[in-house]
This record gives sequence, C-alpha cells and structure tokens, in this order.
Amino acid sequence: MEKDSKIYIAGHRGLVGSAIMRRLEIEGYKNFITRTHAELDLTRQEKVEEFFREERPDYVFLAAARVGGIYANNTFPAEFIYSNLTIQTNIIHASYLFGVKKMLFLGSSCIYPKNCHQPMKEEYLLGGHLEPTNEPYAVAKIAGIKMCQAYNRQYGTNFLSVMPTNLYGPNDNFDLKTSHVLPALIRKFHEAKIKSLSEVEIWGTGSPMREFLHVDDLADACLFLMKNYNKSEIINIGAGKDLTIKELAEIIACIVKFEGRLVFNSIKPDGMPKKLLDVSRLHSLGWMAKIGLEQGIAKTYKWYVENVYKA
Ligand code: GFB
Repeated sequence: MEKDSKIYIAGHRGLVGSAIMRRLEIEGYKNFITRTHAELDLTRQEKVEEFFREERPDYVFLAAARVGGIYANNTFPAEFIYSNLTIQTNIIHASYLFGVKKMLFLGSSCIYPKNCHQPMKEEYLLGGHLEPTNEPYAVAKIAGIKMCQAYNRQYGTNFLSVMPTNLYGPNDNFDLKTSHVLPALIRKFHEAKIKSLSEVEIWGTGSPMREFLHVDDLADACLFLMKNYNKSEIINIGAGKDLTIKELAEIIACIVKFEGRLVFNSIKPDGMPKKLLDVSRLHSLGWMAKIGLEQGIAKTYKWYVENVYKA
C-alpha cells in the first residue's frame, strides 16, 4: 500500500473500522473513502457496485458487520445471518469486479467449533458443531472466508481473512442488552458505583474463559498483515492469554472502583466454555499484541466516562 493509495474502510465508524482508520492515519495514509450507513446501505448489491464503480478503491478493509454479544446473537439470529451474508458478499464480489488490489476480511473467533481443542489453531475450522448461541453469525463469517478463498483460487485475487478474538476499546457498543461482556461490565460497574448499589449482576456462571484484545492492537495487526501476508489461509489475531469471566469482572470492578458484590445469574447463557486462539502463525510472522488487559481496560473505561456516560 502506498501512502496515497485509495483505501475503502467499510464500517469506519465501528469499533474495528475506526481503529483501523486511526492506525492508518498515524502511519501517514490519507486517501480514505468512507460512507456512513445512511449514505450507503451495504446490503443492497446494486448500490455497492455503483459505489465501487465510481470510487475504484485500491485497497479494502471489510470491517462492516452486524455484531453483538451473546444476547444479541441469540435473540436476532435472522438479522445476524442476513446482514452479514449480504454485506460481505456484496463487498467481496465488488472488490473482485472492480479490481481491488488487496482486501482484508474480518472474521471472528466464533467460527471455531464449540468443543474445539484449545488453543484453537486455524486448521480446526469446520472440525465440529458450532456454539448454538452464535451459529448464524459464525456460518456467515465462515461463508465469507470460503468466498475469499474461492475468489483467490478462481480469479487470482488477494483477499485475506483474519480471525480476531473478542475485541474491546473506544467506539464499542455499551448497550447493556446487545453489547459484549467487557463494555457491559464497565458500564454496569460504573453505574452501580455512581448509584452506590451494593451488587452487580453478571450473566452466566462466571466460569467461561475468554481472551480479549484491545482494538488498537487488532488494527496494528491488520495493517501488519496487509503489508506482510498474501495467503488464502485464515490467520488468528489474539493476545494469546485468556481468563474466566469472573476474573475479568474482578479486574473491571477494581479499575472502576466498584466495591460491592458480584452476583452470577446462571439462568443466562454461558456460550462457549473456552475460546482461546492459537496465535503461533501470527507470532511466527513477527507480530505480537502490545496492550496489556488492565492497561487496555483502564483506557477504555476513561473513554467510556468521557464519551458515553451521561449522568
Ligand atoms: O461477550 P459475550 O456477550 O460474547 O459474552 P461471547 C461472553 C461471556 O460473558 C458469556 C458473560 O459467558 C456471557 O454470559 N457475561 C457476563 C456477559 N455478564 C455479561 C453481560 O453483562 N453482558 C454480556 N454480553 N455477557 C460472542 C458471540 O460470544 O462473541 C459473537 O456471540 C462474537 O458471535 C463475539 O463472536 C466475539 O464471547 O460468548
């Protein structure tokens, strides 16, 4: 990628897209093409093709997606499969039609089977049944991977598929119903502290294990792979370490300075028992995560208080 290459970031206002754009700006890239949801509905094939025909991007980061935590995935399965299949199909196909030099598609660690051997290596994809709470989303993401690989094989395109672990950071969704666990707990603990509540509800048993990566690390990895990786095989992006939801909750409570009790509601689903990516493929290329979990949560908490919280 040259500094003046035309770069389209699909989803530039979201957690991932905004982080990629910040990272590219720091590196001196300046020729961005962006469209808000209101300006371009990525589920409409003709609109997407018209946009690519007019703009002719050189490089594409496909970070537009319908995303959400365990409740959102479980409650809106039709929206998750429909939106993701259409958005990614339209962008991948248009990238082929209009000669995009390289495209990076963002998948997810939930593409791996529910009872996957841990840590999860790239070759474990499609080795077993998926976790039911997010199967429609995972199936859409797997279709995106297979589409990139098929286009590379048949048309000689250079479409990468990267699989990030659970992400967090600025511009995350802090809605208590639809968000992921980390932003949800930041908000719950902060509001409980402000209201002097004695307890906070944590969904599930607290025993599932998750790995978390700050989105600035993800953006750094995406740029690194855009420069250094040209294979069809998927590649995991993670921190290489996981912890239980209970441990995560204790860390967040400590950072937020909430001193009450944590109450686990086991009526709520746990989801995958464990989800840790094997990141040896990425490490062997020379990239490692840099932002520690406590440091990343503290930064995100500050961002939440300054940008989202309304007293
Ligand atoms: O982050 P999360 O919603 O998604 O939940 P997944 C992770 C774990 O945290 C689950 C528990 O065991 C939840 O039950 N948890 C505890 C909470 N308290 C809360 C809370 O207040 N809010 C939320 N949201 N969870 C998603 C997938 O799975 O991960 C997506 O549904 C995607 O497809 C994403 O892959 C990265 O890690 O379980």
